[in-house]
Amino acid sequence: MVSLDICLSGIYDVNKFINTSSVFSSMNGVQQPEKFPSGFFWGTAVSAHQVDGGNMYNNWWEWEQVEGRIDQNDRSGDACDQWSRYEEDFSLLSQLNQNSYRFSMEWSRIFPKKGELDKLVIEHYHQFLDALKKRKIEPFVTLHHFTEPQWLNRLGGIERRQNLPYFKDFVNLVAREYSEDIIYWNTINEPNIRAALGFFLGVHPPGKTGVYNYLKALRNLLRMHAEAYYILKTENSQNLVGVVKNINLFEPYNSQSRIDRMIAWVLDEGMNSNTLRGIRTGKLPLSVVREYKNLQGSSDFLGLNYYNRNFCSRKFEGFFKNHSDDADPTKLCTGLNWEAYPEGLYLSIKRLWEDFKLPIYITENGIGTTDDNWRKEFLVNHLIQIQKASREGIPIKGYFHWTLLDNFEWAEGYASKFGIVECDRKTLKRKIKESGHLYAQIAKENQLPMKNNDE
Ligand code: GCO
Repeated sequence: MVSLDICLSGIYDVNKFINTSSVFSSMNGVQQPEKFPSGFFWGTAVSAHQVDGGNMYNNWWEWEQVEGRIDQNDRSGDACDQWSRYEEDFSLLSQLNQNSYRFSMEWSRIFPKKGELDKLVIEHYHQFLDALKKRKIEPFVTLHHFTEPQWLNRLGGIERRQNLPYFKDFVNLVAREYSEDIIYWNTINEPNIRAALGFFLGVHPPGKTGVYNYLKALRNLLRMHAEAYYILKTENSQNLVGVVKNINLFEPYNSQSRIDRMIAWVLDEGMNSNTLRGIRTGKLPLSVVREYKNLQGSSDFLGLNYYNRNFCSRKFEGFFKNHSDDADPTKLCTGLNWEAYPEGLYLSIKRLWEDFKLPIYITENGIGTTDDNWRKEFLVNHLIQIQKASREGIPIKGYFHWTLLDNFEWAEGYASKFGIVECDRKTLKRKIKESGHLYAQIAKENQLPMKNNDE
């Protein structure tokens, strides 16, 4: 007999996170968990620099070599060596019942020097895509995930508009080479976060600061997105292309305070609204000039990365903090201190849907933790929010958990463990965690699991 408890080795208190009547539907009088939409993409997401290893031609590699920039002075180094172990990793994906995989193609690997492409790398990606195809795993490819070639930086980097043609060269090449094997393209991963960390706060390369630099970088990232969209659609109109936007929820710390509300509005405007509006209307953030060509409507779908919310007040350094006063410190995301707030996923989906009326893919969502039971709970709690939004008719087409393997978490180094698969730092041996097994079951059944009392 099957009980109504959601499975998870019995560790979950169903009432804690679930309104049973909405998640279960009655079939022939027997309560069943609700199915996710048919054809739903179940995947994990990674990025090249975080898992491939040996990415020595990009700006991050250079950045990491300087002591004090990365927690514990970690360096990406071999990362998870997915570059040479992809067959093994894709077999893991099959074992995990995944039908999709989100990864990024590394610009600096394809063009290690200005104007010079590496044919072996081009071939490598062909083999990589074949290995996915062989296993019937749909590739979701990101063209820019936080890194740029070192040579580009010496020419002034992405903050220099004159460098845009170099990105177009890269996209043209990739579009020509791989359009037969790829349908789903993510142009730029989190333009605001790339711009904020690298050009406003200066904690990612190139370490610049200030609003002016932030805006310059952000505008160029949006131009890059628009150009990539145009190139990919021209190459093949069947290509489905979208930007990946993370939604950081900004809430007033004290909702009665006008100042707190204003700070929340300003931060939301700077980190969310300006970019979404840009893509909808073609207007670049804080730009008085006319629209940027090809930007308006440049997304067939939206990729949503969702992790957390922020509480805004002038009394916090930087005007916000990312967890509530009574947050349980053992449940915060390692290194980043994000507090889980699953309802925020629902709110973010709603927001994108109301703004765009386009299909949505959850392109990232996960938690850095060594407590894998907590990761399981986190996973289910967020999936419940997706079901809630789907039930309202919002077309959510896939979920990519961040991430497959414990990997290089940028400035937080290797300490923050986001993987559903462990990757031993010394041996690089992979081992599926309990959360991975749970995720595999969900993906296989296309529904949240139930606890089987007969077991
Ligand atoms: C991001 C990046 C990822 C991070 C993840 C966890 O979207 O911020 O895409 O590279 O590793 O978000 O912080």
